[in-house]
Formats: sequence, C-alpha cells, structure tokens
Amino acid sequence: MQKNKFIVIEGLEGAGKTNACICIKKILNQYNIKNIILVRQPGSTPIAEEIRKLIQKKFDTDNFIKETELLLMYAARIQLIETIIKPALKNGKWVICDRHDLSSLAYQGGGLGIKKTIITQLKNLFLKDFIPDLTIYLDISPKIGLKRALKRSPLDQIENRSLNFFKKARKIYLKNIKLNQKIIKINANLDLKTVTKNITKKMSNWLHKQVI
Ligand code: T5A
Repeated sequence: MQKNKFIVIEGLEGAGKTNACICIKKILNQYNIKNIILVRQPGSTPIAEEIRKLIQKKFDTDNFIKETELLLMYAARIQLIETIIKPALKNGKWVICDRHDLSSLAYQGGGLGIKKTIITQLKNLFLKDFIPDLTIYLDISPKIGLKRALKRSPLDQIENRSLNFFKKARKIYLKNIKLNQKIIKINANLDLKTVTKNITKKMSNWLHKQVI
C-alpha cells in the first residue's frame, strides 16, 4: 500500500508538462491508485484562475514590475495549496500539480533577476515545510520549447519574453535539481513517445520505492 503523495511537474514553456501530468495519472491508475486530482499553478481555484489571467495579460500602458509578478504567483500558489491541495492530501488523494515554487525561483528569480534570498523568504513564510514528495523536471532547450508553445497557441506576456530570459530560467532549474534529491530530470527535447516512455520508467521505479 502506498501513502498518497504530492507530485509536481516543472519545466519551461512547451516542455510537455500537460502530457506528463496525464502520463503520470495513467501510471498511478495502473498501480490501482485512482484517487487523484490534477491542478496547475497559477490556477485551479476561481481566484487563482483570475490571477493567472491577469499575469498572462498584455497591458498597453502598464507593465508588471518583477516584485508584483512574484507576489501574484505566490498569492495564487497559497490560495491553491490552502483551499485545494492540503485538504485533498488530508483526504487521502494524490495530487499532481503542473508547476510549483521552483517556477518562481526559475522565472522570477533566474529570468527576472529577483534575489534568491527574497524568494526563499516568501517560501519560508508561506510554504514552511510543505514540499512536494516528488518533482519531475522536464528539461528542454528554450528554443525548442518556445517553438512548440507557439505551434499550440499565440504567446502570452511571459512566453513573449526574450530567449535569454528562458536561458536564465533553465540555468536556475538545472542548478536546483542538483541540490534536491526529490527531483527527477527528464530530457524533454526528445520526441513525445520517448519522453513518455522515460517518464513511465522513472515514475514506476520511484513508485516501487514508496511502498510503506
Ligand atoms: N509562471 C508560473 C511563473 O512565471 N512563475 C511561477 O511561479 C509559475 C507557477 C503559466 C505561466 O506562468 C509562469 C510560467 C508560464 O509562462 P503554464 O500553465 O505551465 O504556466 O503555462 P505554460 O508553461 O505556458 O504551459 P505550456 O502548455 O506551454 O507548457 P507545457 O504544458 O509544458 O507544454 P504542452 O504539454 O502544452 O506542450 C506544448 C506543445 O508541444 C507539444 C504538445 O503536443 C503541445 O502542442 N509537445 C511535444 N511535441 C514534440 N515532442 C514532444 N516531446 C512534445 N511534448 C509536448
């Protein structure tokens, strides 16, 4: 029997997080785990979805300052954690979450240049010791990822940032996965079939180790 877990998927735009979330849900089902919810950050509650829309909007006469953007990400995150994720975990559900606080470190920290100490303070203040049981990081070259994202739909205000923004964000992701043993890295530059196969393999290995 496996205790329910909090699983996070991370990666740059177009890395294939949506596909990975579905793939992980299928694997859990194969292990007879059916009590699962899928959520995304920012979003998945009415308030957090409004924050998501606000963050992705392009304004004609105003731009987000980086601190505003960071605080909005955290506002949406806390809203989701406190109203959906924690109650779900308490009720024995597995939670698969598209993005979490590592996105803030990568995008607002790496990309926008907000100091890590500031982001860590927010994390310590609001998330405390609430951490994912597993993070799957889909590593992709920003060029490939943005190409895929552009094929899917027009780019929003974050996706429209320079290639250098995403290069800096990726650097932070890669730095952090070295520091955290609960993160599994997947090469997301490969074709969808191979990526799915690799996620399935690594996820199954991890699940075998979780038996209590
Ligand atoms: N954000 C978020 C921050 O800046 N800070 C934060 O703290 C947080 C939480 C919303 C935005 O908010 C920012 C980051 C984002 O800009 P989001 O919902 O994750 O975050 O939005 P996106 O990253 O824009 O989501 P995407 O849909 O672009 O990325 P996915 O889900 O990784 O990509 P996906 O699965 O939709 O795939 C994109 C396309 O590529 C194809 C898919 O079929 C699809 O068409 N594809 C592949 N094609 C070829 N080979 C593969 N291996 C493929 N995998 C997928």
